[in-house]
Amino acid sequence: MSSDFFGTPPDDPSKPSRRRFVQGLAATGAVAGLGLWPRPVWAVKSPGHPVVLSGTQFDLAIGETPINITGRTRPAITVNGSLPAPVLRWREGDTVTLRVANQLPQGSIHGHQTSIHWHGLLLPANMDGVPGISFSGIDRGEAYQYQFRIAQGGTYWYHSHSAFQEQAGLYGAIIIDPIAPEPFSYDRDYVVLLSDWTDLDPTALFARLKKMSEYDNYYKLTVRDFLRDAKNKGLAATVADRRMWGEMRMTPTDLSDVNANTYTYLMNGETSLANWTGLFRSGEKVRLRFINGSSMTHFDVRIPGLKMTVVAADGQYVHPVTVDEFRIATAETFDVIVEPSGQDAFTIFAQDLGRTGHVAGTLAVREGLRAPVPAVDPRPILTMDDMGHGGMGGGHDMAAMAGGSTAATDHSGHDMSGGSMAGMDHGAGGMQQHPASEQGNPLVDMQTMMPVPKLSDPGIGLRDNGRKVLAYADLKSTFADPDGRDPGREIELHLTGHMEKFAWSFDGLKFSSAEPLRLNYGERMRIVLVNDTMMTHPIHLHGMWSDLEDEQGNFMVRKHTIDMPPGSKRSYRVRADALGGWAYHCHLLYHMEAGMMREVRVEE
Ligand SMILES: [Cu+2]
Repeated sequence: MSSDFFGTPPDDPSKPSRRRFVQGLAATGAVAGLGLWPRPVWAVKSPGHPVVLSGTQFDLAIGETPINITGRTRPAITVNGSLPAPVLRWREGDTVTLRVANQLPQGSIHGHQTSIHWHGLLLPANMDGVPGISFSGIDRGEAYQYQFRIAQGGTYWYHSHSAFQEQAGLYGAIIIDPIAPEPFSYDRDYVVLLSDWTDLDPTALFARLKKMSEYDNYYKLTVRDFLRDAKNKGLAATVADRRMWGEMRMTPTDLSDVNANTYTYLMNGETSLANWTGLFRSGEKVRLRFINGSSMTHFDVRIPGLKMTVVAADGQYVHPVTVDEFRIATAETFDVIVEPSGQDAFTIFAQDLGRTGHVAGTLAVREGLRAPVPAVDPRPILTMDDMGHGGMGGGHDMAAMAGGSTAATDHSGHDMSGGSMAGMDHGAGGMQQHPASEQGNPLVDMQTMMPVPKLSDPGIGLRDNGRKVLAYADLKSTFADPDGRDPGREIELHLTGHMEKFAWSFDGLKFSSAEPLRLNYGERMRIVLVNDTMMTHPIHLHGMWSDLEDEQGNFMVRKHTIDMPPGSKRSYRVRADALGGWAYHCHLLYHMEAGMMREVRVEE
């Protein structure tokens, strides 16, 4: 078959050195042909299916393993020699003990210290695995014993919280079998762990982002061009220059800092060519546990020919909702049930938000089959709304750009009628206020003036595509607000940044210069996030749930990671029931490293 069999490569042939088809079969470490515990039928698997470790006692050795994803051998970080790290299968109510040994070699490019964070799990602060907040990290040659009781069921994951080790391979799935029966049934169960791989030393990639933030987007007229023009000529003049936003030809490529120009996308550690395959028999119900374990990539996922019924989000049950497609932000998980029949093979297709690449795997009745792989969707033209400018031209204030001058505020392009604000009855009312720390701040290049929740919006590039696409508004927990109290207080935090400087922060203050956020032990409080940037940021609070609210401030769905599109304002409730220090950050790895992070301290 033609190259379309593997999907169409990105549409710009002028891009140098783009590998059209990744090489090699991703021999991902010492991977045995094991199936998911405990059903022996799953033992029939291709190489590359994740190792599954179950029980209550675990020895995990973090080391460096040469790995060949693209045709070049590179040093990956592995757990027990495996990339992704082994699937850990636990039972709710058990106490697990994990001895994590640092076996990184002398002189490793990935550093001398390591850590594991158990993403989305409720546990004591000193078990959370964030160096500098939870504990002091694990030095080379040493080990740390994690021990905690499993207080929840569902699909989660774990990853390093040290330097850029997550990018280099230190991520794996966690499956927790719940005590109570699940509210749905299925015959087979697969983890589908998506990630992004680069041959680059991640430290060098970060340095490149700091120096040339638009590196992966240089070939298009971009948001950054627009920002430069707006800075030099003023917003009104720039908009007038280009007459219509529709003619600006900006693409969402620019809304992801790193894309397939740099990354090879993986499914369970496999490239598209290696074709990770999950087997089914016609008529069976198959549970797919999607986990976005990438460092920097939002994936849009679909299985042409199959409806997917979403039954859990971030490990927690939701009322089943049937969709054709969903966007999964970095660190989110979605459990879906599919019922394949009528074909021998179906493609699991995950393209990046920027529409620069994809990874595909297969559900099939036997090994070695493939179904057609769709081309990556065309890049949609960005609207003002996509960029957080609000439906009627309100939205972002360019005046705080680059120079940090607030005196030069240009409101001429703004319509403050606020039509799109209808329904947001708390934390907003008219023009958005901004924290004083953003004013005149050289690390803040813009501010949103009319942010909206956008809960019903499937997102950039997913609207009106003829498919039913999951939106946050579709996610409803199967339980009522587990706390029940109204929030006693509210904290508003702004997601801020400067695209050209690759500076990212909360309220214009980088982690290194910010005070911890203090919560009172036992309180029920509300966090309101306002995204002042043009990027999408998945925000993760450690140690406590983030109970997302609807536009009216009612409890909607329990999550551990809240995705924040450009120009959005979303609120969630937090019960401060976990004493100690907790990380709170954007889960895009390089945004976190650049400073979009805070410590949250829960104190008596
Ligand atoms: Cu971010």
